[in-house]
Amino acid sequence: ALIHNLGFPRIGKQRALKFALEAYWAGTIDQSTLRAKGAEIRKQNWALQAQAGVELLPVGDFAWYDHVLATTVMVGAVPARHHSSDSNPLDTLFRIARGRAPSGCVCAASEMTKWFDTNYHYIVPELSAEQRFSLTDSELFTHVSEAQQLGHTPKPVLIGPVTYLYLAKCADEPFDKLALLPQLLEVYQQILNKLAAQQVQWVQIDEPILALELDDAYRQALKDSFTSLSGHGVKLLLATYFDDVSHHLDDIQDYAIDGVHFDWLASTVDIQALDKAVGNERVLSLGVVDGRNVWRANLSSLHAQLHPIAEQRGEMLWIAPSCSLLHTPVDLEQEQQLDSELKSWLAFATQKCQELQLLRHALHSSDTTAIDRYSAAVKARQSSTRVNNKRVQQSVAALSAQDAQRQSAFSKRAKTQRQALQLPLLPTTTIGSFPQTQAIRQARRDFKNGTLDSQAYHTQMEAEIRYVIEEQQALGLDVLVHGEAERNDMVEYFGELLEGVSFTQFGWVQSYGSRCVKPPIIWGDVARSQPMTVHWSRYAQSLTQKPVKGMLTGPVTILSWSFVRDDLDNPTIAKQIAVALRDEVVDLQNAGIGIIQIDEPAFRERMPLKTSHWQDYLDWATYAFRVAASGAEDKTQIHTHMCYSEFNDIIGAIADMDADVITIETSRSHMELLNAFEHFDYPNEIGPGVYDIHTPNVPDVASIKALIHKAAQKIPVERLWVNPDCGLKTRQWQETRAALYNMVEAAKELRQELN
Ligand code: THG
Ligand code: ZN
Repeated sequence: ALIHNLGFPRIGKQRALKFALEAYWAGTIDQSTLRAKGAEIRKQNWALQAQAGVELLPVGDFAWYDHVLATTVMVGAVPARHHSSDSNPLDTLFRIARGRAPSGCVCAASEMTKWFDTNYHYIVPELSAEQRFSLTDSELFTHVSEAQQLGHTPKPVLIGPVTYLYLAKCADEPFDKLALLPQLLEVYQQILNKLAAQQVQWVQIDEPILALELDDAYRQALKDSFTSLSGHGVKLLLATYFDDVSHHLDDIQDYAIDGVHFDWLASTVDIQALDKAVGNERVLSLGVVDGRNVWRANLSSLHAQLHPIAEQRGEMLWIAPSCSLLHTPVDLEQEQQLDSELKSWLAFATQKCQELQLLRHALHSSDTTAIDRYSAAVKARQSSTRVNNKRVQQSVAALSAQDAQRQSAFSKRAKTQRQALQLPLLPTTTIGSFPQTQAIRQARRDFKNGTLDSQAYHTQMEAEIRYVIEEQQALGLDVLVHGEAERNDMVEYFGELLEGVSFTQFGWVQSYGSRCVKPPIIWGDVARSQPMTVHWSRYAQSLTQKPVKGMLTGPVTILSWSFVRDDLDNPTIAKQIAVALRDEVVDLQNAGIGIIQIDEPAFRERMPLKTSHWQDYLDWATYAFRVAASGAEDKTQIHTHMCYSEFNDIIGAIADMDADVITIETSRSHMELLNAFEHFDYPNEIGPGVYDIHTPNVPDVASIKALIHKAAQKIPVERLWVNPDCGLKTRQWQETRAALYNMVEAAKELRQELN
């Protein structure tokens, strides 16, 4: 068997790329310094992989911002507004991603959205019916020579042309994107020709859309695409990942390709079926270690499964991680604070490459001593009592339909809440976070590394809360928040407090561009051993007569944005988190908090890739949310919040969540999102975001009023709330104050007009 890799994390150890990018954007380093930094990271990544025994090294997995965006620039699909006379390809790329660059115009950035069902965002290509493509960037070829000069055997990685078109949006009018395929294929042919001239043997073509249930047009497009890409002097490896593709196995069998990579962990068919579909003439690549989770692989068990096929196929069997390692942290060895038992259960990107080497050695030598020793920790984890918490297991087992039920139906609750809360028509509120100033970040950092003691930290956080409450009162907001100064990240914060969950020191994973997250690791039954948010919310409420909204992250989002144990099903883990959150809801309520928000920004993106799996997911996801909310008495108002969600397909499930109020992002789409509500009578209250918090621009009163008017055409005004479209933590105070002032003013004027 031969070892290859589909992609390696591009942020570098210690997030070197993040810091280089941000320095370049801030103007403190020049472009050649940035480029040198990138080259250093690539060199390091290849060295790490080569040392770990990877024979075919991915090239083209490195991207300055995002690999979809890199493809856009390579094929010359730069939106017209991002062109600039005085700029170079790299600044053009940054302008598309950020709406600005060190040189050139200020113009709206392209949208970003989630890469399949991961927590990684890509920049959405914008294509028009008249789109022309041309090979305009040579970065990939440079990287290939770099790798060759370092003595490696590169295997360039390209996003497949059909997946690329699938992910693109129509810039103006809707049109058939597949009509652009023939022209796009010409550019891909040129790329392959050039790579062949560079003596490249293998090129990996990623078509992850094969994990979806595709219509006939896309199926045909895939087939045509491989026909057109074959015969250009390189061998083609089709890479599929993120889910089972056996529903397309007959199609794949007919593609003009030289090998196929399957996500073996997701496959629902056995090796023989894959072997047969691929045939003896082509390479069968199996993704045998999990490319998007952090668990140490059971190499002994893999060896037993793979041994026969390895013997039979020899070098026509390749082994690899299931998908690009982009979604895992770089190196477990950096972690100094994980206890040794937990650490022995884990493998990050570097370790995953080493796992493949161990496995191959065993396959070749039939000596399993090393892999048996390595896998002992996996077996120890399977029988560890540490992952079990009887109390949690019992409360989850005891959950019934009743536990997913509020005391009364919405119509009755709404009356009780109206009595209790005494809010005006069109109540104003915010999503929860306020600007995270340098001082706040510094205080959290100092507290974490011990230079600020607990009491001083508390005093400072309370001062921040007092400031935020006073600001909101001065602005005249109706429902206040405490501002979340104490939270680094809405998931990491809870990960640090819940039992059965651990967090890393350096386990960064790219979220978008230079931004990273540190996903918690859920390794055992999840339990709440202490109140997590009550202290801060109670303090905030003590400062004001207005209601203060408590802030929790919902079960589906905590699950989706964490590395999740693979020895228990997701619905059960979601229920465990839900029970912990329900207890928190009860404690908040007992502390006098009358409104509690349970955020679910990940609810939509976590939808399974296959439409036929949606209902099952929506059932357990909705159930978990309802369990969390069920701690609330009628008088307690439950809010939820979702970011950049498309609701059309799931509006029924959203209604089933039965939150008293949902706040959603709508402003960027000018309330178009509310079209979903045209054919569906959403029963509860809604706060469609009335301004975009992703830019520092301050919306004026008239534009906010216009948006509320537009919303009022779809939703009765008695059920409308007025709020920004997301949290304010990435904004500055100055623009936040000005924007909220106008928002409150707009609500006041409308109330007058309506009375
Ligand atoms: N938390 C987690 N995942 C997320 C979000 C989140 N995924 C979707 C969306 N929100 C992504 N948005 C962001 C926004 C900002 C940052 C990361 C993801 C960010 N990160 C800091 C950085 O890279 O500098 C991390 C350091 C810090 O915590 O201060 O700014 O909210 N889990
Ligand atoms: Zn949001």
